[in-house]
Amino acid sequence: MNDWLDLLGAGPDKPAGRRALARLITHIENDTAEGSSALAALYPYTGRAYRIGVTGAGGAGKSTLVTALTCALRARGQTVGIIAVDPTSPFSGGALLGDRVRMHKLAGDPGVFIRSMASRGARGGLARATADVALAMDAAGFDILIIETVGAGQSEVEIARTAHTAVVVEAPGMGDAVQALKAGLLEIADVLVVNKADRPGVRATVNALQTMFESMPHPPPGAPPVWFPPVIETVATKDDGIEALLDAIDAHCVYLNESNKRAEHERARVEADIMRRLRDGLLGAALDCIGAAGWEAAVAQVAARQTDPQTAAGALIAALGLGEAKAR
Ligand SMILES: Nc1nc2c(ncn2[C@@H]2O[C@H](COP(=O)(O)OP(=O)(O)O)[C@@H](O)[C@H]2O)c(=O)[nH]1
Ligand SMILES: [Mg+2]
Repeated sequence: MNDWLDLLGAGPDKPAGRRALARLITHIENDTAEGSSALAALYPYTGRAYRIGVTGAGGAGKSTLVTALTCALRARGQTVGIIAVDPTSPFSGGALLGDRVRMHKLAGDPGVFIRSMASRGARGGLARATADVALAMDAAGFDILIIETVGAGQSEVEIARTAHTAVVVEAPGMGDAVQALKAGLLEIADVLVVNKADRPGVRATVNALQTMFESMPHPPPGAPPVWFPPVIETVATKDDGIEALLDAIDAHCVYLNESNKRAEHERARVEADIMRRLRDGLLGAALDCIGAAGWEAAVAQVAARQTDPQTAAGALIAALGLGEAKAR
């Protein structure tokens, strides 16, 4: 079964390794048995890659920023795997000319692997597919994984949360309120970027964000250090501020390692991953057990007010024979 390991072992920057990775990702997206057993065999060889999540409103400049960041990481000699979960991403078309020129630079670079994923239609769910594609890229040996998601929708936010460093991208002039605040993204931000710093309104946006973080409770003296998300201004189209952004990501990585938070982080990620699979697996098994007819009967009874949803769900669970499980 470790054929896949041999294939990927060619290296992320070698044609054979890249072809194998592309095939494996297709298996993962289609949720095939081959994909599952390959991932199981590859799992011991994962855990090396550093994952950066980039999230924020559509049009904030995430894909442009990811491109600029990738160029800077490549200049440092690091290999980069990119997963773009964004229907409007230039990674899957729609780039303006300037972006396209740079994308082209990335596309011809053997140290970069880009995969766009549709936010809908991933078999077995987007969170599952994205987590597994990240594992495949990790096993293939990429140093850094960058995962771009639109910060709307629970699974997109969840995906960003599983990154070691979550970068939330904001742009000035997208309405009065800070978009990230509205979307509830500030809680997951390790680094905040105000991109399009060449646009009017950038000061107001930066000030609003800084004020917000300054008002966060500070730890008492002697308590372990707490990470306060820095606010970085960038002009992604001109590569301005990209080094500062990389420095902030590095600093967060150092903080995770030194505070032992990286191990905690890994545990939390693993826990969430197993829990999601358990939930999805149990639900699937339960629905198979109940069958279409049993389901229809329960829905019809509740719709006709012959019983209530909680009692109906309780009866379905009781029939599964799981012991004391209770409907919620
Ligand atoms: N003026 C300006 N435009 C930018 C900047 N960064 C990105 N853009 C443009 O904003 C548009 C959306 O960028 P894109 O990267 O696709 O945003 P995404 O939807 O967040 O991935 C594109 O036309 C970019 O060229 C910037 O720093 N300044
Ligand atoms: Mg994009």
